[in-house]
Amino acid sequence: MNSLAVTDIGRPASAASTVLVALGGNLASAAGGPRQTLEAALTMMPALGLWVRKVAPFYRTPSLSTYIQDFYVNSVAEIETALPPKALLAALHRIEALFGRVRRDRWGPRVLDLDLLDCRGLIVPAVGRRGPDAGAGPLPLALPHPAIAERAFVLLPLRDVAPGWRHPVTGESVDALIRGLAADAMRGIERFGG
Ligand code: A4P
Ligand code: MG
Repeated sequence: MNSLAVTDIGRPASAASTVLVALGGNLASAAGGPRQTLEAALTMMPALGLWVRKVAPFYRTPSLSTYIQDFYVNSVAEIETALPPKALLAALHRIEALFGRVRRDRWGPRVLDLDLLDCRGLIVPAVGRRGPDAGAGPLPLALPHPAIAERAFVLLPLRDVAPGWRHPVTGESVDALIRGLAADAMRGIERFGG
């Protein structure tokens, strides 16, 4: 899997069918370090009915947590799938589990986090508390992922794979969201491969 440039595998999906998945991790798994884990997870996706169309470059990003954690590796993939959203999230959780993801703390260190950013523009409002103090228990599906607009480590690779993307709720372009990030949001973020 080439992670140094946007990898275009097959035809691009139309905006209405766009499914975007965020990948992240900062602990080693049986596959190796976080980069190897993310690449292995992408390789595994077709076996669960997720066809990977494009993969953004990988980024090295500082943790958002207030306590010290290793740097994360983050990316975004555009996929095509016939799965409905809940089954798709379940498939992502299955892949996380196969790499040994254990949910101890919300925002805690993890071998692999696969978040469903956007599923064909569907809107499912978030229910319940979110963020680092929300406990580690399961939360109902929310779409688009509620934290997209605040995160450089999501928005930068999202723009790499889907430069024309707009937030399904606000209609803002990914460029506008990046411009609206806090002044220090890019601090410490590096794209692998320059
Ligand atoms: N859930 C509901 N909707 C979704 C969705 N659209 N995508 C549920 C993914 N999950 C969704 O997720 C919490 C619950 O939300 C689950 O029950 C899931 O079914 P989780 O993956 O169990 O826990 P989490 O990832 O610790 O929490 P959360 O709130 O998803 O946090 P985030 O947004 O994933 O942030 N710093 C850097 N540099 N890079 C990172 O990748 N990630 C986080 C976690 C914090 N700091 C980071 C990074
Ligand atoms: Mg998550």
